[in-house]
Amino acid sequence: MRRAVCPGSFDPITNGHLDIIGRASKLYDVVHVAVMINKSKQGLFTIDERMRLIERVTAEFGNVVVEAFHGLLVDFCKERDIPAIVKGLRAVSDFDYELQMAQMNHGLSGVETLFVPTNPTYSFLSSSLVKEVAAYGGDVSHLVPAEVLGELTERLAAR
Ligand code: COD
Repeated sequence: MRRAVCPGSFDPITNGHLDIIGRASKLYDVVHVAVMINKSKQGLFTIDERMRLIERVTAEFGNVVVEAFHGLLVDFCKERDIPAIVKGLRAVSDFDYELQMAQMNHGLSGVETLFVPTNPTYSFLSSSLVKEVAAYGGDVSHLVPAEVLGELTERLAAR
């Protein structure tokens, strides 16, 4: 069984994330979406909320498992016998840091990192920008799945 992991914060999942997960799901038998628990950074959505949203929007792929993790990504991979990390690359600015992480992860455990070029429609897209634009009333309906848009609007209105 060929397995890969798509890791991230996913606060919240965007169409850019979803595009990469969907493309990975065509290349691997099982794709683990690993949601990083970062205790030092409070997100807009809790880890459980992020996981539930990811489960809803990736259900159509049929081979995506959503899990939370803390600590090293390579340990998550080792525990599940996952040999590959799939990352989306938006721009050259992503590449510098992603290359460092890929080389560190390979050096630590031998896990490979595969880079998938972002869909140009989403090359400027990040969860942070979506939250910022939505917080000021901008339209992000073309940038996140409908399920996310509803919860994002509610969450920001309640603040
Ligand atoms: N288009 C394509 N891909 C995208 C887009 C987009 N518009 N937006 C995001 N992505 C992809 C990228 O591959 C990105 O890496 C991934 O989605 C996740 O993005 P975010 O913003 O949700 O998550 P990050 O960048 O905060 O996640 C960082 C990790 C959790 C992957 C990283 O910090 C990590 O592996 N941490 C675990 C601790 C560890 O092992 N540290 C040592 C590293 S060597």
